[in-house]
Amino acid sequence: MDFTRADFPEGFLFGAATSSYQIEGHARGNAGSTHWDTFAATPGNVVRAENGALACDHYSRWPEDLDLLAAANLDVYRFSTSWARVLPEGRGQPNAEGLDFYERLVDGLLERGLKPAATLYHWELPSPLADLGGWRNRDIAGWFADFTEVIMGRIGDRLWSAAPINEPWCVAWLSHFLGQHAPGMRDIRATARAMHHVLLAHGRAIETMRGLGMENLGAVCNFEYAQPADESDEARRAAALYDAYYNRFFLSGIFRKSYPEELMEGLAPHLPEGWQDDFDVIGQPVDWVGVNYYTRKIIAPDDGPWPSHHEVPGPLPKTAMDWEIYPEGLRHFLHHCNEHAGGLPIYVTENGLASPDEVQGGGVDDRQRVEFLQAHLAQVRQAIAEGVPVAGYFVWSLLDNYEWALGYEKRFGLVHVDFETLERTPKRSFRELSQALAR
Ligand code: IFM
Repeated sequence: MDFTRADFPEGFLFGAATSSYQIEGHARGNAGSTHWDTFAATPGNVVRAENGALACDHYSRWPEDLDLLAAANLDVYRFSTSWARVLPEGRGQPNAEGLDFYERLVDGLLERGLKPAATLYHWELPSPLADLGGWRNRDIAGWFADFTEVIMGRIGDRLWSAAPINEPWCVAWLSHFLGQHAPGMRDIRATARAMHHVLLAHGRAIETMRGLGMENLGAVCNFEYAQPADESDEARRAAALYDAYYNRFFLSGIFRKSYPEELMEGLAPHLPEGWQDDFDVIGQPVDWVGVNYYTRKIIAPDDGPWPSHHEVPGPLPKTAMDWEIYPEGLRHFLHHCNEHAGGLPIYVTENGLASPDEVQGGGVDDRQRVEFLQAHLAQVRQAIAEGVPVAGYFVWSLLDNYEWALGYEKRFGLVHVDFETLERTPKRSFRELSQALAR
């Protein structure tokens, strides 16, 4: 890597991120069924109909995985807690094995000198709640607050930080409008409701955690740079609309207690009654903002129904996800978050790439990942020099894992996982990062 800790401000934190369903092995430890299990079991939704039943078997192998984090000289581990592992029915009786698992994990991190950063929800909605309408049902905010109370009542006193919901855009838009993630809906009314309820649930979880005396609570959103397909006014307007529902809706709800005006034409008719009265809950003060950033999208206008645009392929080099590599976008969004959050610390809570990594001669030469991380960290350094209070950076991901609808073939890890034997092999990027971060 072309940097060391000395290139970042004193106290800048480096970490790696994962999520429960993507690594744990959800069939282990009496976890309940989730909407990802049934989505994956439905033909055509997921490559080879793969699911998270075994994944990386982190549920059994967590000590080895935490040793890897320590060997990489990282400071923080960002993980998530599965709602269905803690409450198999989504509500009611907790699963003792699930609570014990997260307690072992947090204590294991602390024993290794690593800071635990928890995300409450990274997409595995318990099936019984999906049956009740999931994110379309306003009651989900209360169910989520109850889940928060149960899990944080157990581990909240030992966490370094916590955030309620990973990537609200994916929970709402990708899953209810584009239909690419569970529950696979394509419906504007469902989308508008999910967008609002996900923020309401965020606010209720923040209130609950404050009530438990927890500190260092944040909001984690994902962002994609919206580039107009050409110089026409139509293309500019199309990209601005994409930017509004992707990059501004959630931050605006939390920090400005309002939604972007240009979205109201398409969304207002479908938002739940009384949505304007929920902003005091949604806008609960947070202590930091998390930026998940991977790529940009080229947006072209069309004659379809609102939002009347579509993505077109771009010219830049691409990752194995077919995502353009555009590091400048990260600096753009660090400034964008700073404008909303007015001086709060900002963390890059996810950044990384998928590459077609193979073990050869006992190692994995993932040079492309090394270059990707260097280029994005250079943008972070520049943003800091321009006055943005960026306080940390997390690589997505520690391990190759279940990449949702794309199954196991997109490898994002610093560590290669053989999904037959579950053997872990640190890649070149892991070794270079660990050298760069050595104290
Ligand atoms: O794997 C996902 C993760 O679950 C959320 N952020 C983006 C990653 C890569 O697609």
